[in-house]
Amino acid sequence: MIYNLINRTLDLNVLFLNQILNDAPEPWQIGYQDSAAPGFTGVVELHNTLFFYIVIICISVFWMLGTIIYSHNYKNNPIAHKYLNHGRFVHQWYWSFEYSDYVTESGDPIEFDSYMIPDSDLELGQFRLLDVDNRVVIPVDTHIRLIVTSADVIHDYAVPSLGLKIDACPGRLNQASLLTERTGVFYGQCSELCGVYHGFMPTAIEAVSVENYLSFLDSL
Ligand SMILES: [Cu+2]
Repeated sequence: MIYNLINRTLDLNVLFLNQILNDAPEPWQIGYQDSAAPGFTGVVELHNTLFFYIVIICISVFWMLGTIIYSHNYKNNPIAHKYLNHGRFVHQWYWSFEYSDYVTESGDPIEFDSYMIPDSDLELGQFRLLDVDNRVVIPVDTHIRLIVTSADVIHDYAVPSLGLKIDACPGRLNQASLLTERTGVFYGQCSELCGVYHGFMPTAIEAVSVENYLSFLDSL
């Protein structure tokens, strides 16, 4: 008896199990036909090997997809839905300020983030696409040094009425000096195209008297 090692399984089936082999397509067939040549046996084995990993990968992906859909929908996670789903409050499109000359009473650095007020939260008198939740408060008639950088892509910190326009570059510190000659609120916008919310990261600088500036610092 000629014993073909490559088709050993096939031969055993034929010889001892009297199996009927599938050599033509059947209606609604999903699997392969039975191999009658070493080349096709290789194709079937490659398919079976890959399919094992494909099943594991599909289970992992659908498990992750399912848990994300389940736990991040509006009903199960209203806070994440409000602040995370549309990306505006996650990262990149806001200004963050540090007052590095001072620390709080507990020794923490003075720093805060400043976001644009969305249209839906605007109050009468506030400027659409310009007003922010936390203004930068600075003392009037005082020389101020600004050090500007970026954590992601290039932005540009610009406030026209203060003659301020300085690139914010990742990995780099840029310096500008600032002197305001009158009190007021001065509005500016990011002026380097930085991404989808480039038009929604304005800034507002509020110049106040030194007394008011000190009480602002106290309030932080
Ligand atoms: Cu920008």
